[in-house]
Amino acid sequence: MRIDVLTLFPGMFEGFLEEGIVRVARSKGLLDVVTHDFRAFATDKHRSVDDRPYGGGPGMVLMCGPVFACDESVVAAGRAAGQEGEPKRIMLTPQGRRLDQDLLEELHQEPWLSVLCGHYEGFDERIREGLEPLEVSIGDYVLSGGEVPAMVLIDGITRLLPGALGHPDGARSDSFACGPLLEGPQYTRPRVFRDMEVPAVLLSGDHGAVARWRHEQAELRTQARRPDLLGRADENEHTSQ
Ligand code: 6GU
Repeated sequence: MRIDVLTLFPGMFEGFLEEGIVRVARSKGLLDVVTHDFRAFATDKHRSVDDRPYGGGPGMVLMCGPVFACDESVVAAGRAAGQEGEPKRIMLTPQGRRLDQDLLEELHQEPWLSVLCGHYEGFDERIREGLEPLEVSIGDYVLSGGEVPAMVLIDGITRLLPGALGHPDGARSDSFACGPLLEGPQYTRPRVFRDMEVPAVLLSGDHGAVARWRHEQAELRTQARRPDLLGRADENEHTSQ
């Protein structure tokens, strides 16, 4: 999968791309992430990428020129690297569709994504009209820009790419990935730590009993923390663990 990122702050992605699962996926050739600084596509001598809104008001608006030129450069670079057609375009904005596991499942099947990170008061509306991106938000709160949301999106997609996680079922057993329940408690060695013991059932060797206990714990935790998820249990019951 190829992901192009259009941003004013390509440096923010450097550490992110070089650590953890994203680094592993890139080194295995499962994922290619290319960042593009749309300030490089500014045309005036001040390298402007934003301007005051027509009609007045606070803040600045991202201009069409640098964003369209950057998008065209992304399409050309992707084609030169062997991609066909056009990327699926995503615009990160608090006004978008709320990101959830279902959307990550959809997007991880795309061969080519182009992710536009916004800033300031927003985008000139003609960027939406011209590029017709899928607008995505990561939640109901306001961040200063789309870069951290882009990293959230890329992380969530990367761990779904076949071969990216060490354990083949690793992405499937987590909260949200496998039905409506939150993941229950997990333990590792030592068996006793500061008088706190691992539940005996986990040491019993009885796989059926372990599975039943885990399911029960997942239900208890979901009931306590996210009862709203249990309302969705009917539609998902057959997929829960
Ligand atoms: Cl995608 N962008 C910004 N600026 N703030 C957000 C967001 C995106 N999602 C939630 N808050």
